[in-house]
Amino acid sequence: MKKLIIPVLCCFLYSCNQPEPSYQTNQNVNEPNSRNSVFTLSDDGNPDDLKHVKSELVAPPFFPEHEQSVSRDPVVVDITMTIVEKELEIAPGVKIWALTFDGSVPGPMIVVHQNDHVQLTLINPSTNSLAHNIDFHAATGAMGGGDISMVSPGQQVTFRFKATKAGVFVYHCAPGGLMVPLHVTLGMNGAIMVLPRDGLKDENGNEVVYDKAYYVGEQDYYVPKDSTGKFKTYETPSRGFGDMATVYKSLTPSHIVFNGVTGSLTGNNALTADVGDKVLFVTSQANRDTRIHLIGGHADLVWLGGSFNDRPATNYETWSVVGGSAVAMLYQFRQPGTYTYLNHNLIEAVVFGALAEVKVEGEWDDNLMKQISKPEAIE
Ligand SMILES: [Cu+2]
Repeated sequence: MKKLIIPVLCCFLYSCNQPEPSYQTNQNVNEPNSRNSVFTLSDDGNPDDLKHVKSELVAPPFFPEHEQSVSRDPVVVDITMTIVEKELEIAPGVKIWALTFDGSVPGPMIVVHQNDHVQLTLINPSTNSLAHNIDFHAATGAMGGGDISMVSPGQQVTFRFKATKAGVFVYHCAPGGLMVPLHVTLGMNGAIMVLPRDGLKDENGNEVVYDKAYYVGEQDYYVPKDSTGKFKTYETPSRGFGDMATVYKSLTPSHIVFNGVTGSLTGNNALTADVGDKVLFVTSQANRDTRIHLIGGHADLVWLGGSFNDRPATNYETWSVVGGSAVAMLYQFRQPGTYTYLNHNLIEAVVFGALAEVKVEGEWDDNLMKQISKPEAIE
């Protein structure tokens, strides 16, 4: 009996351990023939000697101009962000003091390639009232750069980090203690995309190129109410902090929106695409878990956890964006029409406003969907 069990067990274990023919899970799909460990750091020389390239940032949902793959050696990508404290009407009649990178909620998308260096000049104009900094989840080093980037009003700072990990990552202000959630939930967060040097890969390890890219950041706000139930406004950003800290205890946002303001990506502000376009959607949530769905479509490819060096999952209906992360999803539109891209807690989408629209133009494909008979009286 023992003799029989051992060969069968060995055979079973052996067959379970066989790698798939294309590539194994956990293999670095961007270098299919390599066995580079995540613990291996590439040596690209002294960053002080590398060439500098400037990147002009733009407000979401758009991406800065970028190449999807590069054959050049790593460079230092120079960017500048100005911190803007400003009044923002996040819903009709509801005004907050937004704390922003470059004036938008979320802050601008940054794009570099793996092993490039990001050199950021962070400006805190003297017209601001608070100290700010930036913690990059893409960076390696204490506080993600937060300690060496703290600037008071009237100061600017420049620092550099190497983007060693490919993927999409959140960045946010983190001035310490309760100031961290206060700044983050007043809008001070954004995302960076670190592309593999040879571009994105599909589920089989083949290059995949996107026609368009959109950045959709979900933002939860905690606006205090007065005794009559009306949302309060304050003369300065910090005046509302005590009240907001009380609202925090409920863990219940007053507002959940995409790109800072209710309706910022619907109607005339909807995203656009054509049938056949492969569209890359990056969604970040710096504070709270969310779950994203595209009504009428799917995640053809989704890089869960935002990691581009892992094989993307395919055909997901809804995908998780864990609080404090960004996730990239690629979908090829096959049908025209208005799609809704939303947080599929439908209360948060419909009642709070965590949704966007994508207007897609092109030819309808009856093969994929067809109304066989119009609504009529039941026979
Ligand atoms: Cu801040």
